[in-house]
Amino acid sequence: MASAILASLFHPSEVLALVQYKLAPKTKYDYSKDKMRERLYHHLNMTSRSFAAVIQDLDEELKDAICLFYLVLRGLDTIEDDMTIELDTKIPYLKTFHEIIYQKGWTFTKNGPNEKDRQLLVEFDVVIEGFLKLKPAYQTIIADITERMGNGMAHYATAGIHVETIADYDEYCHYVAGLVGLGLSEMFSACGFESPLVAKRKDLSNSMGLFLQKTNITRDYLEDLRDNRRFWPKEIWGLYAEKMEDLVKPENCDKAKECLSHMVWNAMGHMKDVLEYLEMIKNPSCFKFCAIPQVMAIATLNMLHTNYKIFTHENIKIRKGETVWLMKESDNIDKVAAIFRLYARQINNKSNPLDPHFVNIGVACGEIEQICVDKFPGSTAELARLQAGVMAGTSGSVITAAAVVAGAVALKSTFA
Ligand code: IN0
Repeated sequence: MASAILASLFHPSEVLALVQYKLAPKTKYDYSKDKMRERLYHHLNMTSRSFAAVIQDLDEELKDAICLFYLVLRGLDTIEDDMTIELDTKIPYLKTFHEIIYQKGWTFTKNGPNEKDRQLLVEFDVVIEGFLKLKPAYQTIIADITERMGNGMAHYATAGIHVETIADYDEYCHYVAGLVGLGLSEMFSACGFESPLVAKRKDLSNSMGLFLQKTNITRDYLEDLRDNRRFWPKEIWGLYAEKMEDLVKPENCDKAKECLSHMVWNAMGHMKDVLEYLEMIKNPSCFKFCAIPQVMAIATLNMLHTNYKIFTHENIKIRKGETVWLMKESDNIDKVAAIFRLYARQINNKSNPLDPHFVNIGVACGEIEQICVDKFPGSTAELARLQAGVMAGTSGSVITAAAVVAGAVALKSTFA
């Protein structure tokens, strides 16, 4: 907490959000009366940190179904991710995972000792038990998406198959993330919280997943390369280097930055769809659940843009304070549109006029701005409010002083 406050010292709205977060009651949910749910939410908290809180704030009708959807997919992902499992062993598990989730008592211990969510699969019988208690309609949605995703993962795990073209890149991201959007939209419509139109707009649901996944893939260049995984499409990196790993060589620094802005621009192509999707979501808890990962993605893209560090450092992240602030602010479409505008402007301001994607990125930022002005006029006042908070950090205003005092109080309680 103390280091998070220090990192956000020049961002008073973040300090305030951190302090509020710190002071909020820790035990919001009590699962002690139901041992199975206690284990399930324990696993959720172990795997996803801040996102676990967002799932737990969903309305009761959807909370367990989405928690289990998340854990089932995380189980599948933990098999796909593990490069210590031989392909001959891995592929059949990926292809049959949608049947495995109906097998009471099934567990998996073949993950390597360093696989971070290994324990989830070691205790996967609890996930299956929870899954079998869901309404059949939710079970069917989860099993269908798991089957399609498992087959897609199996295809891309096959030796010799790589992400070559931009169409492959979109297809791979569709399997691992776009399908999640389709499944969630079906759940939102099936429970009656959202209109049937939400499930019908598969294009928009897909874009929700693609925007998140492409941001992750762009950020994780170095980590994936270290593990011998390559998700950047050759159609993009091939314009800047002979081999994908050449981008890290210091002599290729300029080409690497050009390649990075190409990847950032490609991801930004989904932002219009994201806003259109979020505009459809009416239930407040579904809205926050959907909006938070998206605003975190645009904040992450802003951090990645023109940032050579992604070729030299693993695990670069937005500040904890920024995360907590975004979680607090993302509760209606005007505020989310204002956040999109704020980051689109920051991205545009950082662009280098010598970069070959300078104009493309500028146009993408301008389009976001235009859509928000036309469709979400309330975002203008929200943007002014957000900017007042952001600016206060550099102008030494009263808000800064107040936030620093608040920060000091929090620091004191940390060390007390
Ligand atoms: C997700 C998505 C997610 C949430 C809400 C709506 C969505 C619509 C379409 C597609 C995905 C949607 O969100 C999570 C967010 C997440 O896990 N974040 C990180 C970061 C953090 O610091 O908290 C985390 O570790 O918690 C997400 O990234 N994915 C996901 C998985 C399952 C479900 Cl049910 C929802 C993963 C992915 C690959 C992007 C789909």
